[in-house]
Amino acid sequence: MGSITWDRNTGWAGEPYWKEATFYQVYPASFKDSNGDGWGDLPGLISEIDYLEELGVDVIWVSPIFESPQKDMGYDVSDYQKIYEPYGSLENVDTLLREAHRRGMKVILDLVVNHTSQEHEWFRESRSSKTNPKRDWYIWKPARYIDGVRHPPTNWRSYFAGPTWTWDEHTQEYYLHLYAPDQPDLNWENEDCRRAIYDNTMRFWLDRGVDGFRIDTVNKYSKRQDFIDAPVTDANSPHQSAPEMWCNGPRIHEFIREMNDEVLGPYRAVSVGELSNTPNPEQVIPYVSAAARELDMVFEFSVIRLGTGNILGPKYIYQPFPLSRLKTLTEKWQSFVEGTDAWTTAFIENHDNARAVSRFGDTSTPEMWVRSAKTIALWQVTLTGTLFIYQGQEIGMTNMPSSWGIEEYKDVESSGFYAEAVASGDEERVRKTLHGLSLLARDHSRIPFQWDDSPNAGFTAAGATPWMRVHDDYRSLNVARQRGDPASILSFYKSALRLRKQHRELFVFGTFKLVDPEDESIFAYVKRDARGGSGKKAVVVLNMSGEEGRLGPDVTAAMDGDEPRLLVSTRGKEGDAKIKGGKPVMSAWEGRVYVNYE
Ligand code: TEU
Repeated sequence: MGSITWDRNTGWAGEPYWKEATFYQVYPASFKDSNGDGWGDLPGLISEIDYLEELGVDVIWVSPIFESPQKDMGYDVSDYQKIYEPYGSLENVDTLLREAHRRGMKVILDLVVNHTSQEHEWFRESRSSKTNPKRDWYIWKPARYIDGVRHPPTNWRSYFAGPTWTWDEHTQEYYLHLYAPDQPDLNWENEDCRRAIYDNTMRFWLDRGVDGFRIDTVNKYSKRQDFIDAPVTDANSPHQSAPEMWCNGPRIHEFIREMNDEVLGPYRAVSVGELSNTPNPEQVIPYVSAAARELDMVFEFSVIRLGTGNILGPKYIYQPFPLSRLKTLTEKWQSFVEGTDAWTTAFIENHDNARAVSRFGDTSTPEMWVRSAKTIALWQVTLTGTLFIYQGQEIGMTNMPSSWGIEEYKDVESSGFYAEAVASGDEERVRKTLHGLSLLARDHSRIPFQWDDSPNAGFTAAGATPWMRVHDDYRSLNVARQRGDPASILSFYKSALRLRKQHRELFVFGTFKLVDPEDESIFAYVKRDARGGSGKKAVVVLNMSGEEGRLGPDVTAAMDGDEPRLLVSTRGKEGDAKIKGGKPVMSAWEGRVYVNYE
């Protein structure tokens, strides 16, 4: 190991740097506000780069900071080359890049090019007349008339509830929007439109020194062109779930390859695409196989969606799941790249999902909260692929308190689903939707970051009004409190991230084998050094329950070889029990990693 050096720019053993880099997602509105307007900003982010460096972050992903009416928190861009003023300025971006690069860190931006805001100049032109040169840059269709009544061209349901089509009075046609009516879909079939995307949104930022992109909704650019109705799966609604009409469409690989060959590749920009509704590895490999020259990585959502209902229908009707499901899904999305030239990612939080410790851990007591947040950390840092952490995950931030009412939920998706439930007149559905939102809503990860115990948690000035309410628990759950405490979640993340790199051949690049898939308390797996041929392996054992657990014979058998060495326990010294000749007992919510040679 000692001979292998890693450098943020060159990577390990000829591998690109981004494979073992730790990425950290910043949700800028909620990270750090520098000017007291209650909205996070770029100067605030810049002021905390040292915090990120100290944590061990290599690449910062900044969620959209562009000009936007903020109907979907900046995922509705009205000008790709301007910064939304409350975030700051172009000069602030230059400073962010400079400050990050000076520390050997990189910065990627969010590329939102499936749709624009309806206030984007391109859409204004497109909707101005049927003969406008940009008419075809968006997807316009005539109405259907049934018994003389006007209907949208298809029966599709949008992601935020309601139809995917909005009628435009002026030109008497419908336009397509997979998300909110404010987010019209661009027509990637139009070559001029694609060129404009490459120039106006991508080259502009790459020329400024940005290191790559997280690419929003990357598999939805190529829609099926027949525009037919989806089968009726919800008889009570006029709008039907139809992701098969727009996910992984007929020309998607052609478009992404073009984007890569013309822009990403020449700039050596790193890319990570968001790949929803693609649950089969055979469909994922073509996007991330190195030979395919499309994307470096994608986010596949099977694990992070656990507990949600069918995405386009009852997404917020909570579906309980057993640990075994989490385990087998983890294995599936870990091992699918083995023996291929493709690459995977590891992540358990982002701005579209609730907090991991509230969903997969245990927040019933402060003790269990700390233990389970560390166990989740150990799970994540031992996974193969590029690791992504979401702001606040490293201090164990939790969901909004269950006592908060629906008025604290600000997200367009939450309000869409809630309004739909209310409109149904079905009280049971309203109750279930509220329950689902309290567990799963996107809002939970969007509340202000908790820096310290001053008013507003140090996110913004004491007298300011933050755009979302600060968590009630911020006095006990914040960075300042955890920073100097060696037993804190934050300290654990720091050391675990270091361990991940020290044993990169196992954790970043290793193979993954689940042990005892049916055990509903212990999550155990073996990571092997597949390339080095050293025989080195790690047995990761996570007690994902509030009960003391015994390691089964399969787990101890997995440690065959020489005497296993305890590399780390989430409980520090207390977890220091030898497996052989010792007691193979795991305390509640404890995680351990043993290393040995077979
Ligand atoms: O999300 C796209 C997406 O398909 C979903 O994963 C998303 O989580 C949403 O909840 C669907 O129900 C991206 C962004 O991450 C999200 O924040 C945006 O709202 C969306 O695109 C539209 O731009």
